[in-house]
Amino acid sequence: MRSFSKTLLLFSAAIFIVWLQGCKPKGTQSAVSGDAAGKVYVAPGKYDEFYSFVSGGFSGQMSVYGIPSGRLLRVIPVFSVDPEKGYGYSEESKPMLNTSHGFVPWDDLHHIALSETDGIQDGRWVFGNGNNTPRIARIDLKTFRTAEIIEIPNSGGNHSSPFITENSEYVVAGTRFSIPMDNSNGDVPINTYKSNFKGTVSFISVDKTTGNMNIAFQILMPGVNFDLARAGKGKSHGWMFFSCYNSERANTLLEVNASQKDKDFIIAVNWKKAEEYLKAGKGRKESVKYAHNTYNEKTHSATSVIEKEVTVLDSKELADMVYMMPCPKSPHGCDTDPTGEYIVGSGKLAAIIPVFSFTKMQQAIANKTFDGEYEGIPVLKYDAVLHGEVQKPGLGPLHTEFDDKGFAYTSFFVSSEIVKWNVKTLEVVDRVKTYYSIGHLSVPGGPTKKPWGKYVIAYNKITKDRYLPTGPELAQSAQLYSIEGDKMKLLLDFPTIGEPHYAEAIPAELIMKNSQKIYKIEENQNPFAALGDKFARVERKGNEVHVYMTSIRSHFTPDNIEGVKMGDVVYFHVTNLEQDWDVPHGFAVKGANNAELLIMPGETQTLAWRPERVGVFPFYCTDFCSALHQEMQGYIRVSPAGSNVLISFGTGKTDSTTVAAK
Ligand code: RUQ
Ligand code: CUA
Repeated sequence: MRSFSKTLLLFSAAIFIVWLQGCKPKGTQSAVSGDAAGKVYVAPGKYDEFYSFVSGGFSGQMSVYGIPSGRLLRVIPVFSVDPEKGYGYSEESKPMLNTSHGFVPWDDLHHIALSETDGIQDGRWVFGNGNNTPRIARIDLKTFRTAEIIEIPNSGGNHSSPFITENSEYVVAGTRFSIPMDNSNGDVPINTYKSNFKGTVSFISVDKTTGNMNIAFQILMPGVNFDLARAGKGKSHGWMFFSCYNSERANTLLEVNASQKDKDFIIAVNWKKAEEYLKAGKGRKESVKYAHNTYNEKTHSATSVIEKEVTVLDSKELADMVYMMPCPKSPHGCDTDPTGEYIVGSGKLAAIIPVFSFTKMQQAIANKTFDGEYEGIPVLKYDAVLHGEVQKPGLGPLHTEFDDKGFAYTSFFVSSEIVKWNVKTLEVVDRVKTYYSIGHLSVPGGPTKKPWGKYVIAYNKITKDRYLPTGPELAQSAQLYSIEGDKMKLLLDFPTIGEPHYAEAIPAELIMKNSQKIYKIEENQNPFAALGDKFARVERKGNEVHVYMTSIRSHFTPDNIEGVKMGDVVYFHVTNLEQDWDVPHGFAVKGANNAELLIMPGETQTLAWRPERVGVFPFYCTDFCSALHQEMQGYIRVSPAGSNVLISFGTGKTDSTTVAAK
């Protein structure tokens, strides 16, 4: 009896617990140990230790997080218009999104590359790739603004991009899709893939002082799919390694047809050799068309130039420049360790992780230890270049990063885990689950000669039950793990913008010391600037009405404007006269079918507005700038086309005294 009631008691207690858990919003089990919260807690008013630059995937943007807190600090508009900041909406920024296909206000940004000096992150620029309409962007880390975008010709699906060399000599761009070259007749049957489709890898030079990009040369390659890349470093500096799949060169149902062979390739490119060929005039000039867009800091305006030519080096014709290393099977990641000796291939369908040795590769090249040719390029013997294989690592390896203690961390999409292994001994030493299906991972400084270590961050593809549901699409997810001890420890989940692919983290002090606070008003060279209230005015030029407007807490000059007629285009050129950090003013006008302007202190930006009806239209400041922000407003009157209302404008004047323009 007694034991019966005891059993009953236990039983009902168990039900009670189940019921309790059932009542809570259901998260997954977190696998977090007790001190995790303290490790990621950054107290109010304190700064994070690292900035992490995270690709926005199909949002086309880049986002910036503080690590370890996982706090979102900024979304930087890169390839997509951003109404929040007026990017792609202001007349000044529109040329940034120009391409040879015209204005393309969206892209798919996968990979991040922070600039380096001597193989160490220097905090000057961050680069991102546009996959869909092949482009590379450079963001200036003084201003966290996109400073330059260059389109890549002879390319389709700019995935293998923008990986950087150890002194930022180049960022590279390998084409994911092989395609008929731009200067050929592109109108060919798709099933002539093997004869008509080619690949290219592009080397885009980065100016040491200004960061300006130029396509130094392209290398013509066999028609495979380029996936990812990493530069050599230290002893392997001067080489770039590209992973590729579809060595079958299939043009349909790739999931089957590009998975036939046991091995695809890592393609090793000796770019120092390519430079020699270039100097010796071995390049072919080819006519192409691509946009090169730059943002001028002084005029706060972008310009877009269409370039017409590129120099191509042919991998078939020029010896000793390109070699193929067989790599099992459909490799994604291709990563070089901090010493530059080891090259890790991550075959999505491979059961092992091959680690290649740069020294052995050099010997194999010297001794011509070849295994035939692939499309005229020597294939090195697998065994001759292999340092060894990591056995039974997991399923679906994608990408590898390194710490400062000789360990590698590989992400496994299929088995949903991070596996830590010793780079020299190839021995697996730890594994942790990710929630769920990790893509890339990132260790601060992980792709450089000097990893900062401390954390590994997983960028996951599937979120499922990690957060409160938000309809059919769930928050995208990153997870932060400590790698300070022998065992990895999950510390934190945090949501990300768009789909996170790759990310790079960097110590905060390398960036914050350079952060720009304002644009100096005396350096404002925007041709439409009004550098003081007394220059504010309204001018008619045919059917264009130019409003040279100033904004300062808390009014616009002018704030009453009349004399606009139907059929006019009104250009609001707004100069923010503030010279204080973090005092942007916004500008929006009723009915404008674009977006706001968000104007930084000392900057001028322009909104074009085509009124579509007669009336009086309010405009206002969109950014809460002072206690009287809500008073920061004005009116513009639009009269019928034939009206004789003259242009007049003013601020703080009664109707009868508004200034009439000549
Ligand atoms: S890939 S796992 Cu495009 Cu680098 Cu995302
Ligand atoms: Cu200016 Cu609100």
